[in-house]
Amino acid sequence: MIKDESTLNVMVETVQKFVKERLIPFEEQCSENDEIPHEIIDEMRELGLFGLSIPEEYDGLGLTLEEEINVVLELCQASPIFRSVIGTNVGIGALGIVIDGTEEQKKKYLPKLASGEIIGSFALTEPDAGSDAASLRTSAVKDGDHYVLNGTKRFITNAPEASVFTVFARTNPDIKGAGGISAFLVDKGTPGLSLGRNEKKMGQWGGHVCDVILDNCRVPASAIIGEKEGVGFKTAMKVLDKSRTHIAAVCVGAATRILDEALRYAVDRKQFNKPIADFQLIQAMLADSKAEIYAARCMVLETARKYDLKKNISTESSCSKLFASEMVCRVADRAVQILGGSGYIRDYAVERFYRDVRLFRLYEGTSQIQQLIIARNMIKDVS
Ligand code: COS
Repeated sequence: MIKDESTLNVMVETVQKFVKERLIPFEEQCSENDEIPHEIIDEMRELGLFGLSIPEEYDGLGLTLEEEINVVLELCQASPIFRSVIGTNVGIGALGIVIDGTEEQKKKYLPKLASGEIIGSFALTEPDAGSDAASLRTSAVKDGDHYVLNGTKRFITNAPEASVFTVFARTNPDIKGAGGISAFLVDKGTPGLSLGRNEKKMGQWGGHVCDVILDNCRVPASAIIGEKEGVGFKTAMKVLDKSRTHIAAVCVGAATRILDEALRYAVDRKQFNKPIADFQLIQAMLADSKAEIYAARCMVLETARKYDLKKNISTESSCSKLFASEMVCRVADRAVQILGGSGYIRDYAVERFYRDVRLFRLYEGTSQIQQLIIARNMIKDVS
């Protein structure tokens, strides 16, 4: 749903310009230094990018999901690490509060998340609980009007920068699955909360991931999202339904850029006395990529419209994330093929994107988990 077309058009044009003039020229440097300069992050704050999905009453832009997707499709034509900086505030690091938080929790955190003054992070995964998130072991034991948290969270995006962590922990050890889990808001600096080392990743250098360790970390009972015990897993699933659609849009944006790089190269590069773009085998790769990007774009926008109508998008968001994340990896692979030896060389953005996009088939649920969700929903519908 597009609430305000003219404001959205201005936002989209501003982001297009920002991507072209500020982000793309810096992306190689950010990747090599594994860091995004503060001035770029400040500019992202000024543009309101941290608050795209946060309601206006809490100082965000309050975009509908369709509007957010339109912005993301442009932003992600620069390296995915720039989206990663705002990604947890727009998505998993803030949505738990937006969807299920109490008024007090919303007032405390959302304005600061919207402005980018603080970074939010989503701590669900554990060393022994990845795809099977409901088997998580981090414990939260009640002690008076507090809970004591113990456990380790793994591969937590933006944890090194985060000021507030949505930590999923088991409040009822007698319920082994989803029902025993609660979601806590844990502030950086809480005694007992510490971080592991920055992981060395295959790609997306400039975006940071580490363990979050909870060692007798005491938090007040009022830190439970919505102040309701035992519904944390459902909060996580609701967050992921929305954020997987956002990730699918990230994939479409990245694929658009990668194809643009491949097309320009194919038009410039001459072999056998003509541009390689004139060869039908190259044209097939360009055309397949174009068609697949178009398909994914339609899926993401359609899913967003359904979400904005307050319909259940569990199946559609998984379909979009599955298709778009697999698609962007195929597009990146073809781009490397079109560039030939140059596609394997660091001087070309395609080499970096090829590594960067591999993550999308893994996080926020692997492709296999998306398949599982889609099929389960299909079976449920006929049972
Ligand atoms: N919205 C609301 N509630 C949901 C839901 C959704 N989309 N999906 C599931 N639930 C509810 C179910 O209705 C069920 O509630 P009841 O017990 O009251 O019926 C509860 O949550 C448990 O659901 P389910 O039985 O389907 O849970 P499973 O343990 O079988 O796990 C999957 C489901 C595999 C889908 C889940 O663990 C998952 O998404 N795994 C991947 C995790 C992930 O994405 N990790 C990445 C970390 S973030 S970077």
